[in-house]
Amino acid sequence: MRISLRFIVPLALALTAIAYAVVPLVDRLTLNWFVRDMEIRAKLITNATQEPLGALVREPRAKQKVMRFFERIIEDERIYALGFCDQAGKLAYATRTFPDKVRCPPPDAPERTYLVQRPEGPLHVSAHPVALEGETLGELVIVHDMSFVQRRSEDTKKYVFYLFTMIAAVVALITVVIAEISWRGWVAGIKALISGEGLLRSPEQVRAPELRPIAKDLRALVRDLEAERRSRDESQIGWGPEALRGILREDLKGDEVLIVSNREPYIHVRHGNVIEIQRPASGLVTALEPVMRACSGTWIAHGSGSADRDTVDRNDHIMVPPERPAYRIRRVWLTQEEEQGYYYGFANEGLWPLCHIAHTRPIFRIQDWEHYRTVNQRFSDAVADEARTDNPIVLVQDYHFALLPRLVRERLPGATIITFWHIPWPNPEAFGILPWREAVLEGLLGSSILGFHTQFHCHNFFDTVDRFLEARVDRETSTISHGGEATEVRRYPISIEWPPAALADQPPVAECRQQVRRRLGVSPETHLGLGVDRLDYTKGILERFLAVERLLELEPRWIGKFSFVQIAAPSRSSIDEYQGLDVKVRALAQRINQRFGSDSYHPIILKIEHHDARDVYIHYRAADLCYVSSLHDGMNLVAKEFAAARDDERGVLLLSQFTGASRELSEALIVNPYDIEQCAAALHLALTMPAEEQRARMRSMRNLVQEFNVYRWAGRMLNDAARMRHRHRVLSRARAARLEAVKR
Ligand code: GDG
Repeated sequence: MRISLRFIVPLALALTAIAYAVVPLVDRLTLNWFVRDMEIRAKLITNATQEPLGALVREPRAKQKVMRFFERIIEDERIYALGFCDQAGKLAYATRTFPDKVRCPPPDAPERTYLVQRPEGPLHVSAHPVALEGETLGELVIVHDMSFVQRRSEDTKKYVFYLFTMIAAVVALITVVIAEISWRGWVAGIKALISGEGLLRSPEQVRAPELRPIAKDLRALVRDLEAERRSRDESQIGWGPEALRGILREDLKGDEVLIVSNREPYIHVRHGNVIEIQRPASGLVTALEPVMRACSGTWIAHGSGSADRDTVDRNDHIMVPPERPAYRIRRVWLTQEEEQGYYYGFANEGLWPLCHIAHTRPIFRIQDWEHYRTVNQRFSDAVADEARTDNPIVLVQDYHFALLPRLVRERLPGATIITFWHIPWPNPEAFGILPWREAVLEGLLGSSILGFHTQFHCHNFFDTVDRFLEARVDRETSTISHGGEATEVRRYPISIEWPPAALADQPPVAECRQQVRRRLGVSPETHLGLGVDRLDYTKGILERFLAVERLLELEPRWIGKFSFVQIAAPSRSSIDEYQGLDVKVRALAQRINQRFGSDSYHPIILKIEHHDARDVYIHYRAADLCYVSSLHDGMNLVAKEFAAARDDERGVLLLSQFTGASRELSEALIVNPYDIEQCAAALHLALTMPAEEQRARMRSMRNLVQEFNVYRWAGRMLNDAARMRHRHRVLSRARAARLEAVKR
């Protein structure tokens, strides 16, 4: 409609102009041109006939001869008639065709040339003096027939009309095309700017050059506003389950949330006829459980418990937590070989040591890799099964699922996939030894957002992608573009819930101290140090014990007065390296105990067994110091839990500089766990630290953990997902509008 109007209007204007201006102008011009032509002809005829005619008219009884002379001349088809006017102004001779209307012009008439109009066409009349030997004899009147001018003028008008109509049509068409192109460009540009789409692009990508400066300014403005809003919102929100529910309700409008992790948050284990429910000792579960309670979504995980199959419904679902069901688990079943290859093999003997710089060599087996791929595929099927919408938010957890983001992206292109990598990301040299490094990177880049604990790990990831993939790494916007898709790589330091559920109804600190010392069989005055870990070589448990030994060497006054309790939850015990660690840890504890201990005194109290979370917290409250000596750790939640547990604002945290947590908890005594001397000195410092200093440090750490709790961690990711989804919605609306406009 718009296009046809744009064509017809300029065409109609052009035709009107042709009819009222061009055609009359052409008419006038051709007439003038022919009149001038006639005058020249007439002069030529006069000159040519001057002498013979002069001689003839001088002769007496010349009429016959003059008439014959005239008849011969008017054989020329253009000369209509001839006449000769004598000196008295009387028509002496005239051809038969000489029109009555034409008279001899009076001698004083200024115009010797004029037109006589007739219905058949105009006649051109001109009078020219005839002289012989200096004597003027009269005037020759030449009448030219100009009806041919009218015919030619008609023809010319016709051709001119056609020609100009054609030109007008072509010009109108070109105008339409150009107008349409630039109009679309403008409209699209304006629309994009208004809708915010243009802001996603760099100014160079905005099609209309004149809109680029506006786009640039708007981009900057929106970025500032977003950043300001984020920081303002973030710091103003009281981060808790309600805030998360608020984001899900308002910003995500109740969108579907799915979590995928290897470990399930509740495991059903059979002991004879009794089924026991276990909560795994994992930082990941500790962090995500409260999020899931707030979201009421679906958690997809490997069903690893011996009674897991007996407790699910026919869709492999079970509602949890058992005491107050709030969300459901979808269990995925794996064969023993699959679990062996995917979990123990590729994930834990390959990727885990690859990503942690703890000097344990990664092992890569092709069979493990094949299982890893199969299992990732299986989980992506489960995600597609569970998704009730085509654009759910999928939270993919950890290094067990490096390939999953891309697989889910293929099944659910509209999904917002947030992958969180809970362990460190190494530098490109370290990562480069992985035989399937490109596949792992490409798998991860299926994510919409990829999160790490620290900026350092984000940088390592950028460097790795830069080194091994054909991708555009934009560090300013923290975005990697690969295969036409963009992944935002961001830092989301994980934390714990505040207040921790395990802290609820805990006895006062004094009572915890007594209780734990009683259970351990040590005197109430004994100073207690505490370590809480999965039994893992990255946690630096051996180095920790060596530091305790060095302390007792350097400061013998602590012998008999200080014991170090190590809670170590057995982990990945089927892997050789872990079995070896178990043996080494037990042996070292035994050696130190033999060296400095007695029947009643054990410098190292080793508890390699799973503890109830509440029990772990009782230990935190009972300890004088907590020692986190990881050789490399993504974050380390134990450090944060210890601070959270100490509502008495006492206790000292020793924290490895190689944990993500050390970037946040700077009031801890930050140590290099490899430096045994330094760590022994730090233990001594902790044991002798004045109460006031303990309080100041602990208060500051508690404030930080309270403010930057796990709800904020999840909330920031969900907020970023909401922002991204909003942008995509705006984009697709703008795209749909453009398509619609093109159709029209
Ligand atoms: C990975 C990353 C990152 C320990 N023993 C028992 C027990 N625990 C609980 C602790 C704590 C959790 O396990 C351990 O968390 P960490 O953060 O220290 O370490 P990873 O398991 O290696 O976790 C790590 C984390 O993911 C989160 O992203 O911080 O860097 O390696 O909550 O209390 N819990 C119970 N019994 C035990 O015996 N119930």
